[in-house]
Amino acid sequence: KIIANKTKEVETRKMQVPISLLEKSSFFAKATNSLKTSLLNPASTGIISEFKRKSPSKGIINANVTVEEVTAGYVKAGASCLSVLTDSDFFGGSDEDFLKARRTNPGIPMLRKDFMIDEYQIIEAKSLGADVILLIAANLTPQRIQELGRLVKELGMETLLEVHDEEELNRSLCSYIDVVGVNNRNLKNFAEQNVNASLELADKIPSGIIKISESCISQPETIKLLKSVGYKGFLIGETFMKTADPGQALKEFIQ
Ligand code: IGP
Repeated sequence: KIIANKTKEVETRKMQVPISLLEKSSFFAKATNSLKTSLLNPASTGIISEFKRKSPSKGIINANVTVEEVTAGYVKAGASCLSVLTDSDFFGGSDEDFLKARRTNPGIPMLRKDFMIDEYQIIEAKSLGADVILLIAANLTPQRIQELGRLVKELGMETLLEVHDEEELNRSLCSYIDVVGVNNRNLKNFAEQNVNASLELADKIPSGIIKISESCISQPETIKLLKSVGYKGFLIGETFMKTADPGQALKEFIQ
């Protein structure tokens, strides 16, 4: 359903804004803020904090905050990277949100969070000032992951490969993957889960690859546990977004 929707959306966008126009964006001349470098810094909190207004599983999470105040708050509190949803149908995000966050926070790595299926979206992400692209193994064949990953690299950005289990990991890993993210929430049913998926996959991910744990993290103790099995990054949305002041919530979370 999500992918069928996205395919239509991308076809419409391609007709509205040609690639030649996207390529005029000044962000094509700007250097990437590396997520890898950020996560490997020993002083890094490893927190990748997400701006997420709503989700299919939770409905509206927060309708009273602006993307500028939230992302600036995240950066001030010590986020290592920002994730901004641009999917509107399921997550209420937009390219405008991403651009506002980018302009407010020029110096931090930013992940464009969307369902990427087409080269066009990767060029579009670059035109919005993205540093990191999400490729979801569950939605893409190994060949598509290679093709899209190659383009990400050509454009100077980094690829985060999202997996749910060992089978997805083994079939999808390739030389274009910079970081592997284990999603603790299964997109097939949007069910609430714990971080068991990350714990189970920890030693299945090749040791040279930086790993992050995604979703369903609500306790600082969970970060300690995940760090102890080698995770360097922690993608957190809802825990912060459901509060009145997400930046403050991150600050308290890491204190
Ligand atoms: C954040 P949470 O449970 O902290 O809000 O999760 C992030 O991991 C989640 O939004 C996410 C996501 C995705 C959203 C992970 N992978 C793919 C959309 C598409």
